[in-house]
Amino acid sequence: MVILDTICSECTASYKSAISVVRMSGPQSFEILSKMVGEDVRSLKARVTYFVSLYVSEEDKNTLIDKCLIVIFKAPHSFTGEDTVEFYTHGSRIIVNQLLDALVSYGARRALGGEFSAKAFYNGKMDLSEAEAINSLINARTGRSKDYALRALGGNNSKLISGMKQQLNLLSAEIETDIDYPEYEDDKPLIGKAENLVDSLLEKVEPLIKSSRQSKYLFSGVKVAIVGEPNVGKSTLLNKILGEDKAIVTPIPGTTRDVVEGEKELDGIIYKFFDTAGIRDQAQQIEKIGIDKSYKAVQDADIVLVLAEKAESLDKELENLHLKSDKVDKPIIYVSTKKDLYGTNSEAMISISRDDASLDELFELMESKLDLDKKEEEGLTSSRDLDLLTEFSDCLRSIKKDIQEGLTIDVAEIKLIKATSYLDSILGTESTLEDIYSTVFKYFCVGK
Ligand SMILES: Nc1nc2c(ncn2[C@@H]2O[C@H](COP(=O)(O)OP(=O)(O)O)[C@@H](O)[C@H]2O)c(=O)[nH]1
Ligand SMILES: [Mg+2]
Repeated sequence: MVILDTICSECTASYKSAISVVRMSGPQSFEILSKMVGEDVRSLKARVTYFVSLYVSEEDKNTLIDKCLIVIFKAPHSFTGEDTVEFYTHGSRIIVNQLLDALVSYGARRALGGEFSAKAFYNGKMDLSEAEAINSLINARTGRSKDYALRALGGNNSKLISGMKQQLNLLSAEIETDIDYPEYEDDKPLIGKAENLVDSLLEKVEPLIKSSRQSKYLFSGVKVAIVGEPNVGKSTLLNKILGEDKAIVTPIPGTTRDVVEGEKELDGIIYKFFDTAGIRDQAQQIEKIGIDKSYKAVQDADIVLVLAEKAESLDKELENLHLKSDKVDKPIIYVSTKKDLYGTNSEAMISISRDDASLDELFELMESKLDLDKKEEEGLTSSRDLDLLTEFSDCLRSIKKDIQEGLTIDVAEIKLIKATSYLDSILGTESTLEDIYSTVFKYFCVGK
């Protein structure tokens, strides 16, 4: 990727439609457009639509690509910060392909996924967390996730993070100056300052982490594994949740062998349910493969519904699924089934039956276990940012510990610089564009 190249791409989805939008950005944009329309476009006004005829080549003014609208944006007043042209053509595939071919023959290059956003980032039009919010916005599948991404795009997170970074930089500068003075001996006042700052930063970052963790569910959905012994009613529950007969239900144990999946949107979040083969010892070969898949579904799940007819079986089931260890950090809900036969079970968190009028109680329990009922709706949108924020907060905690253990300020300073580097990575300051491109922008769609 060469950031100074002039790039082009279709921005709208690539199928037949009334109108398609093609975008070109880079220093040669106006020169290329001038050749295509046969006049110098530099004299045109920015952000005003013009109706033009586009030709396949400079020499051939008989072969039209299309008559269409264009808008030019002059650097730095464009999405990318560069000279940009947008074409609003008729939405035929032939026109769009001819136009892109012509732009390439005039000297532009086809854009890679996310390259327009990468240019915008490079030219200081937005920071990385805002770029990621744009990507999340485009990929949002529910109203709630769209609203969340729009708020993240509002720049409040960036302000908060750059504010924290500034405070850390100020303190590091102060420590540096003090260390340089030979009369510096007493580091208590600085240690005190560092401790106060760490406390106040932790107070700011914790809610942001919590909310960003929720955003993972908003954008990637929640994976729910439905597990339990054969015949407890797993497939019945899946079908009831989905409102259709997706999984086969029979009284014969071992009916479900493959994992059966289904999606349901609840309160603006997409839940992906995985109905699994019940775990039992006397399974034959096919069922055994199904059982292996059950273990994997539990491993991959964000939350596990463990179903049992009677409370006594719950414990065995948890053991079977290796869910008894302290290391399991995902929420688990114990569901007792067939309430009509066995009654309400006090040891389970919830008792259900296939004849229940609704499953709202179970859904509410899932939301509260996942902390999704609180609707804290301001945070970062990517898991990369969440990881960095978590590392940032771990680093602050370790500084706090060092201070409590009486370490000197020069040791704390090294970690303060490390903490700042996590914030830099979130904002995309001080990383090379190639690094960032390979971790962030390559997942964007082409044309963005
Ligand atoms: N009485 C009663 N039977 C149920 C209930 N839920 C499921 N069953 C029956 O239990 C049997 C096994 O159900 P299924 O959903 O296939 O269990 P799975 O093996 O865990 O997927 C079927 O005959 C179901 O009709 C319930 O709430 N009450
Ligand atoms: Mg089943």
